[in-house]
Amino acid sequence: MTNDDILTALDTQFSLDKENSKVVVVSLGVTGLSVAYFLHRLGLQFAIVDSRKNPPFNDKLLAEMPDVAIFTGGFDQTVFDVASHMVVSPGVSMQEPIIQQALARGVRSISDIDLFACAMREPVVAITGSNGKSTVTTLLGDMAKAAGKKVAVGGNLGIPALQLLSDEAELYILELSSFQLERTSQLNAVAGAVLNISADHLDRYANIDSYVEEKQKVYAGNGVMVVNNDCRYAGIKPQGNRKILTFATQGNADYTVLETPEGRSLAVHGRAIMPVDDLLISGVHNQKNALAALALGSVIGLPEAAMCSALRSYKGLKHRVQFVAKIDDVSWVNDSKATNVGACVAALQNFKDASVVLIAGGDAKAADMSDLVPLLKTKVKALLLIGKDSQLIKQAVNDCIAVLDLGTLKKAVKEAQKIAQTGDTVLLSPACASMDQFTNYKERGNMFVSEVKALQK
Ligand code: UMA
Ligand code: ADP
Repeated sequence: MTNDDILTALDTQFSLDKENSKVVVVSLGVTGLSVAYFLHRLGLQFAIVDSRKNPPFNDKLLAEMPDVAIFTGGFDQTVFDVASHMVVSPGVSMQEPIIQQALARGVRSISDIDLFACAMREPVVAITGSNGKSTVTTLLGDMAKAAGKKVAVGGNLGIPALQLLSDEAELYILELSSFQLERTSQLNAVAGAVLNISADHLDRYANIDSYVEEKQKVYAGNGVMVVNNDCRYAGIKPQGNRKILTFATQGNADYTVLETPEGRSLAVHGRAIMPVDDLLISGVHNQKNALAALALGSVIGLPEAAMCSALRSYKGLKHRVQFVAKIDDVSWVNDSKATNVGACVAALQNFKDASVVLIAGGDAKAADMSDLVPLLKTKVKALLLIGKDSQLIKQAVNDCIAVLDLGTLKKAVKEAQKIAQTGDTVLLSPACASMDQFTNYKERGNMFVSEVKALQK
């Protein structure tokens, strides 16, 4: 689309124009930076605020756009006072008082995903859920590439949607978080999926129902709804006359796992298409992810052969149930991306009974950790806790197994080595966010890997 086309769309949808509008961009992280480039290219007036003293892209932006006003070290009231619109990055809660006051005064909120939606005509596939988003997004990206499509893949995965925009892209695949969806009104994906729902981000939502409500916005518009039949969370209901494709590993669905004389197979409408054993990614949760990707891929017309070829070569992402090493017949597995209870439960299901030494803990984000109890009782021989919410987790699991509070990951790895015996697995699957002790889950996972490698020396 030309700049003029985009400006017309923004004016129509949001009454946003060059002459009368002033935008406040909240946050100078990757999203804020992508929004700044976008608004600057269109010649729209904007200023940036960030509560941090030195936000990540301050110097970069100053060097590249010296004329842009940047206010750091707090949310400057004077900027909000003159704003007609605001683009709030997903890391900042819409409940911030200054944002609520601005909304009450009539300042219009637009998300970076809204801006993206106003700036492209190509099909978008949108993927959300509590877990499996990055896996399904990258898998579907591989499927599209295998089918010869020029595809751009990003969103919550890492590259902000606006940065993906290009004249070459024929298709966009976006991973979207609840934070991105909650502030988006213009999304109309050709196919959308809520992969699953389990408790997460309850520090930002009043309860799980409001979290589900935000997730459902992935189905906005009139595209095909891809729905998990194993997890028909009460809040997810078919909307209007929309086409629905279902997937499930347990019950009936369009995309399922079928028992055949040759073994279990991924199946479409009861027709086996590929043995489950051909998948390089393990666990029932990854079979669900494969089925969801197949369903989404079918909507955008990807040939089955190309999708299966991508499924056969997809090795999975780092920090997701990633095998690290076998030392003295003990396996060490890094699942640092398990930042909520659902992901930890999915990981534990892969292992033999009473064979796991589990390292967990961190920032529990107000989740109920007692959901871990059934799997702790069956799969885990010892729970080694790290991070800030260890007392809360200890209380929630109520001594159902041996629990040791070790504080740091380094100490937990050392202790795990003492406890694990032949045939066991030491699993880092924290069920918590990492930010109390690490920059992010990658740093946590990388530290685990390097501590494990050090044991080999
Ligand atoms: N922050 C402040 N003050 C500010 C602005 C931000 O303290 O004024 C803090 C936020 O609280 C947050 C951090 O800075 O901890 C980053 O916030 P941001 O909104 O600037 O985030 P971005 O760097 O733009 O990254 C965001 C997503 N981050 C979040 O939603 C927290 C990234 O997802 C995403 O990859 C990126 O946009 C591109 O779309 C990360 C994430 O953790 C991976 N997502 C959560 C998750 O997956 O569970 C939702
Ligand atoms: P997300 O982007 O939603 O965080 P990822 O694909 O990065 O999802 O995986 C995050 C965590 O969730 C990892 O621990 C992974 O093993 C687990 N996981 C992946 N897919 C599923 C699923 N379908 N159900 C439950 N857990 C899953």
